[in-house]
Amino acid sequence: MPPERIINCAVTGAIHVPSQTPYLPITPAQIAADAIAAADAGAATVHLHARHPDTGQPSSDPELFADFCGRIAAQSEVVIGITTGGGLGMTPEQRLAAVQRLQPELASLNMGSINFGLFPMKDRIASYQHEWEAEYLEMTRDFVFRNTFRDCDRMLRLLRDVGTKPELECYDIGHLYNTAHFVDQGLLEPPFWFQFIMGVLGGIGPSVENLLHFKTTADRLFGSDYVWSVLAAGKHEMSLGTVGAVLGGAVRVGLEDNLYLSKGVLARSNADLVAKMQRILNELGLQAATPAQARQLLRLKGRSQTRF
Ligand code: KMH
Ligand code: ZN
Repeated sequence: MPPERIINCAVTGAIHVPSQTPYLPITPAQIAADAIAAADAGAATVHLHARHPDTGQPSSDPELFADFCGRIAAQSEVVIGITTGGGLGMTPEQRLAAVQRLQPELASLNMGSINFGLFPMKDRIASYQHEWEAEYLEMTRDFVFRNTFRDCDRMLRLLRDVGTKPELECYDIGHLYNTAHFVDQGLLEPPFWFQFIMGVLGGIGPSVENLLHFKTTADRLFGSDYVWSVLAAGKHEMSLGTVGAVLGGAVRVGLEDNLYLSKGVLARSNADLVAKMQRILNELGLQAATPAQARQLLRLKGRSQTRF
C-alpha cells in the first residue's frame, strides 16, 4: 500500500456556532487564509462552507464562495471542494447554487436523509454572541436533514454535468446501499469517493467496529472501485482518523467537525489540526498526499476546469 494519505480539511462548516470558539473562520478572507494555511500544513483538499460575514450564520450566497475560492486558488494548489449540504434548513436549490456557478473539482453529496441533532451542544455554551445561534441548535430537535432519492439524483446529475466529483457523505451503512443504487443507475463513475462519517447524532456512532462495518460493506458493494476517508466528529477525530489511515484511508480533520486540538484545548486554527494529523502520519511511517497526488488518486478534472 503506498504511504500517501489525503488529509482533507473541513474549514468552517455549518455545525458549530461562533460562540463556541473565537477561532472559527467566518469572513471570506478568514476562510481563505485558514484554508491556505491548512494546505501549507499538509492538507491536499479543503471542504468549504460560507458564513455571513457579520453574523457567522451559514450562508448559501455564491458570491461568498466565489470570493474565498478565488483567494485560495490565487495562492494554493490545494483541491477545493464545496459543500452541497449547506446549512441546516437550506433548500436543495440554495445548496447547489455555488457548485453550479463555480464548478469545483469536488463537492460533497449527502447520501441519505437523517436526523441531525446539534442541540446537545447548547449545554456547553455559556453565552451567545449572536441571536440566531441558540435557535439554530435548538431547532435540530425536530429537524430532518433532507436528502431524498430525488434530491440525490438531481444533485448527482448536476455534478456530472459540470464535471465535479461527488464526495459521498455517508452517515450510516444504509447510505452505502443508496450509493450502490445510484451506481446501478449509471450516475457515478469510479473511483467512488466516500466519506465514512461517524459521530453525528442521528447517524452511526464513532467506533472501530463501525468503521470496519463501513469498509467491509463498501468492499462487498464496490470492490476496488472506491477510495475512502474517515470523518469522526468531535473528540474521535484524531483517533479514528488514525485507524482509518492505518487501514489505508484518507482522513478529514478541521473545525467543521471538531474544535479541540486535545482535551480542553481549543485548536487555534485549522492548520493546527492538519499539522497534528501530519505528525501522526509521519510517526506511523505514512505521509500526507500532495494536491497533485490527490487529483490523480481521485481522478479529478483539474483546477483549470473550474470557474475560479
Ligand atoms: N458536516 C459534516 C458532518 C456537507 O457539507 O455536505 C458533513 C458535511 C456535509 O460536511
Ligand atoms: Zn460540510
